[in-house]
Amino acid sequence: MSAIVEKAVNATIGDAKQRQLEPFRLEGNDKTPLTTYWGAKIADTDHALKAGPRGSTLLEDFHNREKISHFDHERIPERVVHARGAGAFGEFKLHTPLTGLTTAKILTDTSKITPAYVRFSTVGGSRGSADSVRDPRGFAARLYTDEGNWDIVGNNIPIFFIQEAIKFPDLVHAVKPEPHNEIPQAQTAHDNAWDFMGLHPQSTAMQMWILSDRAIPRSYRMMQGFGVHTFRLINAEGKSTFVKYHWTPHLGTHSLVWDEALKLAGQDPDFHRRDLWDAIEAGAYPKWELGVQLVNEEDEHKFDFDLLDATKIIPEDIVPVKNIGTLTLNANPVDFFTEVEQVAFCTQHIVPGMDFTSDPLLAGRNFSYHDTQISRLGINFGDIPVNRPVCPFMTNQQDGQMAMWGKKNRTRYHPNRFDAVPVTAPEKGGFQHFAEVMAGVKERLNGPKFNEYVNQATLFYNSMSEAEKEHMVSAAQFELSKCGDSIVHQNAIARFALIDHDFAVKVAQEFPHVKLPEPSKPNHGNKSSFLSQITGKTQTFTAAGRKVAIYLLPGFEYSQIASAVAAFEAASIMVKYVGPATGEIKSSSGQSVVAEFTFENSRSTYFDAIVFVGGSGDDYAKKLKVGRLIHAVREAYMHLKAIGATGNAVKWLTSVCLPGDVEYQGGVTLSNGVVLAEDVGTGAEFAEKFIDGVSKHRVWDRVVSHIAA
Ligand code: HDE
Repeated sequence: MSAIVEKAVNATIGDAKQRQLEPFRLEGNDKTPLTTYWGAKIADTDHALKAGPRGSTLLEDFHNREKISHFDHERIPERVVHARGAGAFGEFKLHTPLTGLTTAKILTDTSKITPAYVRFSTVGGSRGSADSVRDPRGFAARLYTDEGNWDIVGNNIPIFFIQEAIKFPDLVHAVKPEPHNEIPQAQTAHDNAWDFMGLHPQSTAMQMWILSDRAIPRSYRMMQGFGVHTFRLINAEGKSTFVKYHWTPHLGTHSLVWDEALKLAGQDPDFHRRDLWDAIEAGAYPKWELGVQLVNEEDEHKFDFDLLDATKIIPEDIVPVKNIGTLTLNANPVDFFTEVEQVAFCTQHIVPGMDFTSDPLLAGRNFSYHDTQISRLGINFGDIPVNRPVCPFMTNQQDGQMAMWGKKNRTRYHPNRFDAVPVTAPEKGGFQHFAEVMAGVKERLNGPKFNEYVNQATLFYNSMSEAEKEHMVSAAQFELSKCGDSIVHQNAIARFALIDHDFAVKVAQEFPHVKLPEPSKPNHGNKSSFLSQITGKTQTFTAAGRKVAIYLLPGFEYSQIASAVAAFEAASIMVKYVGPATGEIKSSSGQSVVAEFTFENSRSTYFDAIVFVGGSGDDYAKKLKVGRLIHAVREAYMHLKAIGATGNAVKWLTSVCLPGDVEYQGGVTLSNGVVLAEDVGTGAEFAEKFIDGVSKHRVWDRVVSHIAA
């Protein structure tokens, strides 16, 4: 049981000592003898009870029946969306209080360390689907505050496809595998998805975000998170301030390249789950800053978009993000099912000092999450340890399936003659909704600014670097190329033409049958300086937390890597050795290194950068013609990764793997982002150049010839 779950169990009913069931909750562990669910020790779990060795199986064998029956009921419904995910525990520490803006202690008390939990996910795929697909990622954070659980159920993209919750079933039915053949799994690259998006103006801006690199993150550790909606903070006087929440990763926001993402879906479908798990196990705890964008109540209408419209950002150029606290994930779950599959986030889990706005998408979510938990986990889903608050709690709710909480209150109603389970006045911390003035005609409409869909799609596109724009063109071509219906191509490209005509023209090159509409309105030319992952103002570039593979080529010399490895580790790089076999591998001078991967069982896609360590000897380049290794070099080169080579691996790399692309000019040479040193010497210059390459994430200006491709 993780520490947080344990704390939650102990906090139940406020006074753990009162719990009647305490003596019965002895924990088993893997040294406890096998028993039935009811505690009787089992002598044989491999053979069913039979009438003689070849006789029929007997019904009285309760262990056999219990074992099989429990197995039959192991599955619960997966989440309708966000079924595939991974979670971790951690803590949140506020460093900059929002004094005067809210009464919530989590946002005002800097002395407190608050337990936290995050579940990351993809949206469209089933529970067993691949991690690296093109999709928004869920970023659902729970802070177990002293005043109740606060869930920020967000995504890694700051806007959404739709403005109205009532459209969510349409969106999800369009994006999910097509109903007649259940194809394709976990992708938007199909007719129904682009049919819906092409015909649905609300999704215009989100289309650009999902075509961008944001939809193929390098790691959960390298993703931003966004609350998406505008929420409210409420102070002691009942005054409200609008707020948008941002999580900014200390490791920067970085992505895979598409070819890598496609390959990883097969080579390591657990790529993101494994990355998070490994980093936490290695003590490389991922961290995020919680940031807020604050807007005064009086300024609600000063923007050219509506704050209640979840398809719009508040550009940071207009309202800066103020970082107020740090989230650290530092513990993996102990049991995936009870702590990740059964974690039940709800957007309506907020604490006093906060409130919702009338965002119609949020209103629907505030209904949907509780509703969906009932069907997945049952009405008492709050009794599951990972879902319990860590503060004292008591309700008058009772009974229902799987009630696990022995409540002591004899009156489950209010008021009662004992004044038991009293309510708390707002001045003393009882939740109070913001006294928002509301009046209106009952109608199915949104505010007028909701009807403008294109400006921010264009703003996003304009804000990208050239490389990112090219990725978006290729992504659109790929997605639409998987659609068979020409009307789908036509409508989608017509929508792109509204965003940026030139973008549409480029995408349409692969769809000559599409009739491009005449440019209706020129691109407004506005940019935000915060949206690009390459040139964005608040972007972080660091080698910390990156996985670097060191390939130990036959006859490698230890002296050619020892100092570089020390420098890599000092830069918090995770070093992984790849050899001809796993286990201990001896260098030509006798020192041994332990290889975790083999040339054959690993791919360059597993790593952020790769180094080839050679030895001495002239005929080496001719001899080392291992296809898997040559491919690793060319693939990493094509994926714009930092590459290094030492000793005679330099000659091999320049003459066999990348002739014409990379040239060695003596000493420590940097050629097209490849660091080469026949003799690394002290290793300092080699390591410095290589680490610099790793920290830049990709060599964006690399020339990639036909050899590499
Ligand atoms: Fe969700 N969403 N959603 N969603 N969502 C669910 O709740 C829903 C939306 C998000 O790791 C479901 O527990 C509606 C926006 C995340 O457990 C369900 C609407 C954003 C997760 C549901 C939205 C999200 C979910 C499925 C339109 C980003 C995973 C299982 C109004 C801000 C949480 C579940 C986890 C999960 C409904 C739109 C994020 C069905 C009706 C916008 C991260 O209740």
